[in-house]
Amino acid sequence: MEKLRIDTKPIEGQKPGTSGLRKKTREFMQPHFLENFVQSIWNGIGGAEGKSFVVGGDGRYFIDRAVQVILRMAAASGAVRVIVGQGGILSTPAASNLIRKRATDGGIILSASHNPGGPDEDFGIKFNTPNGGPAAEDVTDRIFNATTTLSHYDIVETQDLDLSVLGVSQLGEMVVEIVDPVADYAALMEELFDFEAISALFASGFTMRFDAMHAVTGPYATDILEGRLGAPKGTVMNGTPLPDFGGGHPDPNPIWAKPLVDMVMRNDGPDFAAASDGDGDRNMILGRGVYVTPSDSLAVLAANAHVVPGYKGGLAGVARSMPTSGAVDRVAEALGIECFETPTGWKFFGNLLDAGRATLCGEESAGTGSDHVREKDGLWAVLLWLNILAVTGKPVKTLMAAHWQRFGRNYYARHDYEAVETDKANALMDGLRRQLGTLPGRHFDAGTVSTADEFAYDDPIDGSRSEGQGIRILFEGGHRIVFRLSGTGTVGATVRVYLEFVENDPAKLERSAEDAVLPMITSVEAIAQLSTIIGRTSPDVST
Ligand code: VG1
Ligand code: CO
Repeated sequence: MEKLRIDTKPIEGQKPGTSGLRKKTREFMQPHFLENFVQSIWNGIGGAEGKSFVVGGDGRYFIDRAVQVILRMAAASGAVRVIVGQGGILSTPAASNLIRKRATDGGIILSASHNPGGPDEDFGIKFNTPNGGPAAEDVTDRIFNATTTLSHYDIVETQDLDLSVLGVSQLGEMVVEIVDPVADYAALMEELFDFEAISALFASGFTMRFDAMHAVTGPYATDILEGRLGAPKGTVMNGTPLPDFGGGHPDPNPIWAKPLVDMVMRNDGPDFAAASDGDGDRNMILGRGVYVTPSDSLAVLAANAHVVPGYKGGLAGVARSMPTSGAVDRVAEALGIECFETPTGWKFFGNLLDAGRATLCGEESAGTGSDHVREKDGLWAVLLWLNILAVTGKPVKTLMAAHWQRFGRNYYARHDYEAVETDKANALMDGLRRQLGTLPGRHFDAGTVSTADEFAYDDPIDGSRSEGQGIRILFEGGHRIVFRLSGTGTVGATVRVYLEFVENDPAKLERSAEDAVLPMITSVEAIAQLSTIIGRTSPDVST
């Protein structure tokens, strides 16, 4: 087997965003592009020599090729072992679990998450550190710097490995271990949850649909829900991962999972429904006649987790990303535990989880997770819900109504404006920045502004500071508008506007969220002149 050193030069600096590097698949397929980035990962972490890694992805187009390249490059750089999910498949939380369980030096996850897949769609690559979590900002900065100074990469010349056969083989000096992608993850779920109680719930006639959206959670959900928990065949829909996810966006929200939402809203619909995204780290939760917003889901899980075996000792603390609603803050206050507000992206929860300061974490973008791994975890959230439903015996709708009666309700909506010209998106944010000092005390439909700032985060564990994390405008009464530019888009800029309306009046807890946030929408226009500046009158996606 011949080891080659290929001269290369940086294509341009490649800066990982909210969750790794995401690009059009064709950009990754250009000569040397993937190789350059993988070599930059090795260079950014001080080399691959003597190290072991986990590698896998969500099944999308080009992963099969990318895994072969990564294996050849790991071997050329002196890695001792790479653990690969069979067929190149590993969900993001399962990869996080394997990194931790097998104590590797990290892992490479191949996914563009909820973005569509295919030669003309999106691809992504992310490095996770030995704690199992996405690389923190210092490591991503080092990887980025490496992309700007690269002069060569190392790769061995060899035949493709057959990734479909479980077991151990050699690639030169390096061991390649192909593992069942589901087994270790399912074992972890059995440790955390009362599988007997959930099985009994299914045996009693409780009905559920899980939409895997032709993405990575298909095999996991089929094994766990239908296999181990005895849910009837057909509970899992779209359960076979496809390279193009069947042509859709594997994004578990009421837009992209509309058939599931329509089904559960009917009177004869299932008791419970859920969906996950491309790489299995997101979740959408529904009960018959009710959609649970991710922010509310985090709050309900925080309030009830103690009834589940894995969390029976209670929660050390909770954390939410800044744009996520304050629903969980009220629960934390009632429980007398710490509540942290972090920038968007799971990498900011890692230190809190490692330090034992937070047990549950969540984001408004359908991400929920705990200290069991260092990623958000879609199927875990579904099982936590199922376990809570099994113990309380209440329908989701009843549980939500009781939750709002006790804690009040944070009505919530997020408006996304996609593929906006970058200079217009920047002009919007700059305009807001300039106004921040003048806003407090001014009156809008949403009420009087109490504070307005640009969010910066000081990590309480390592003291690092992250600036420019979104503009937040807080109104009297706790209502809030947040403006942020996405860090995961692949075309132009995506402007996200997050709207939150706090309701404490017990008689007003059953309105539609669209109605409740209307004053926030008119206030957005009055404050930011959004439609004039970016030239759009309505969002592309509203969740
Ligand atoms: C989005 C979400 C963020 C999430 C990130 C990665 O980022 O808003 O909450 O952590 O995607 O999720 P952004 O920068 O586009 O707003 V996933 O499921 O794509 O790994
Ligand atoms: Co994802």
